[in-house]
Amino acid sequence: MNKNAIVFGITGQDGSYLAELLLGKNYNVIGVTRRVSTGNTGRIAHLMDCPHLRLVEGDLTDYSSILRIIEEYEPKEVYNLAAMSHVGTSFDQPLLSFDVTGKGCLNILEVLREHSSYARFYQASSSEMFGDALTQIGGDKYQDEKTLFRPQSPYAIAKLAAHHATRLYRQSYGLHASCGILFNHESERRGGRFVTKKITKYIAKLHHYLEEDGDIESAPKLHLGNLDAKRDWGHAEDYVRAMWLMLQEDVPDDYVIATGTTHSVRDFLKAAFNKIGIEEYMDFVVQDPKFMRPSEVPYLKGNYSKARVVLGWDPKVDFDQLVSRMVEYDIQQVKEQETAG
Ligand code: NAP
Ligand code: G4F
Repeated sequence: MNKNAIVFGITGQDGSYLAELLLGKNYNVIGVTRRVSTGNTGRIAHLMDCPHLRLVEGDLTDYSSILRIIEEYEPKEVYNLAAMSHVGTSFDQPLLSFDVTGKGCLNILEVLREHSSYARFYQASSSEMFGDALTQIGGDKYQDEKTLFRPQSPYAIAKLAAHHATRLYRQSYGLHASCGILFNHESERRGGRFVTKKITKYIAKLHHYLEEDGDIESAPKLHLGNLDAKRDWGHAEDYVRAMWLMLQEDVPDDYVIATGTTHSVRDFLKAAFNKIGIEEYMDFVVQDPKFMRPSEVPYLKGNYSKARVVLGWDPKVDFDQLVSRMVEYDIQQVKEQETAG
């Protein structure tokens, strides 16, 4: 019989890739969606006809909906990918961020402890929890499972609360609960307000504008915040594979998932503009205080040795391939929109 897996956050970037992976492995996937006034299922539209996918309504802040869903479907695996995942927004909405991203995880853990202690649980922890902390060995600076946490945003504080709650429920109640400490991962499906997608969508529109003989001087500008922050960027497809692998281990644990390389926002800009043959990318960029954060995470580079040794996991998509895929996809999207109308 197919195993039931519940995915909280199935409509998000990672949820859509994880659903594909699980359906490909013959799971019954129960995806939890929020009721919204307009559609939020665009990323999983291509999976809607799959007989092994079922969508149910629920909200991470609503214990009763989580209880009902877990009791009804008796899952073997539960993935919590739901969150208010935008770090910048968490400074404006700290309480909501904590309710969803922090307490929401505790709601699931409580249901599992009381009603479904055999289910395996995955929590989407984040490299944002490290904040400005790092481990330095010689000239190498990185974060791994032993690096301390010094969160720098309301989002990171909420994620850290959820991370510690998951560890505590594993240790205290014997739940099979694992945390993936995932570094930034992007994709063609990335939300439009994260910096990589903001850049690649802009470039696709600029490319079209220039192809239509638009005047370079009057081209609309790209407004960004801090260009010096460094991130370890991978592809979401690789990262959902790691989530699944964690739940296949007999012993639950926490793992850093990253590429082991780091690039600045400036590097990303340069690489992405290069894809459309533009070297002088700063001619198109305006640094706008509106996008600066009250507190910033300056440097992230993950050491994923533990995941490589224990899970046999390695990323397949490198930085350059990631940038190419995102730019090419967005250029194609603009073309299709133009053709359609
Ligand atoms: P995402 O695209 O923003 O997806 C977030 C998902 O959470 C969406 O399905 C969203 O539903 C859902 N959600 C938000 N509030 C909810 C609520 N109150 N109840 C139920 N569902 C709710 O994020 P992602 O990039 O896929 O990331 C997946 C998870 O990994 C998140 O927890 C994120 O914080 C974490 N993470 C991401 C990265 C990264 O670089 N992508 C790195 C480390 C950790 P709607 O579609 O209705 O908005
Ligand atoms: O793309 P970002 O918004 O991602 P951030 O803040 O690193 O968070 C992402 O990764 C975390 C893992 O480390 C996840 F947990 C989290 O859910 C999310 O997926 O910003 C990346 C960098 C930051 O330093 C930001 O200050 O880009 C800088 N940045 C510069 N201009 C900008 C902008 N970020 C955004 N979103 N928009 C800008 O205009």
